[in-house]
Amino acid sequence: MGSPNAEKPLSVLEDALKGGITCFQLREKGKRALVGMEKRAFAVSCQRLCAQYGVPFIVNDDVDLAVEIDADGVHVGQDDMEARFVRKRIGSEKIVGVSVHTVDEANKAIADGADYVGMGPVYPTITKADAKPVAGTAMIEEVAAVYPDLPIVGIGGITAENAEPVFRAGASGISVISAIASSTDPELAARRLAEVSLKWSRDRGVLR
Ligand code: TZP
Ligand code: MG
Repeated sequence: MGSPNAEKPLSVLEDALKGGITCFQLREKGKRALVGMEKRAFAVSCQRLCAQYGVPFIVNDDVDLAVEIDADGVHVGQDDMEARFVRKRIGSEKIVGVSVHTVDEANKAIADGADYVGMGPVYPTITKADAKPVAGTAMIEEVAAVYPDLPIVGIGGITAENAEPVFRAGASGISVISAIASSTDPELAARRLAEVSLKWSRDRGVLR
């Protein structure tokens, strides 16, 4: 990807943790993605780092891996295992996240036992090859209006500078890849994002 950090993902993760990220999702995808035992070993390394910082470690798509290594949760999209089966598989104590793009998909995610939904891409992104069309914040607003207590996490092209509309629309969190992973200073990038998130959590009365 031409990122200055492409060859050192664990050190980027550690920097992000130091900077104050509050959740980590392992997305091992793409042409050079690790598989099998290598993927498992990398996942466990990420999991251990997250544990040192008390940050939940969530696995994208790979329910078997999540169960095998006792991850904190699983995130699935609309083309992956249905969330109700994920919930059955990983149990009631774990975190289930689902990517949704409409109120209908949010209805199903909630009925299936999702703890949070991811919504996007809010802004243009080149990180996800098969991303849906840019959605802006309108659908976040719609879903938040129907489900004011549902944790909605915005995704796609989000930075500390453009995050505000995402929170204004009703998201309670933001998730990023390039804003941290492609930064020349991932810790600082994470710190800035965490500060924006904290500000909005305080404004909402979620935190004091
Ligand atoms: N889902 C929708 S956009 C996206 C995913 C996983 C990629 C987000 O990456 P970035 O680099 O923060 O735009
Ligand atoms: Mg997926």
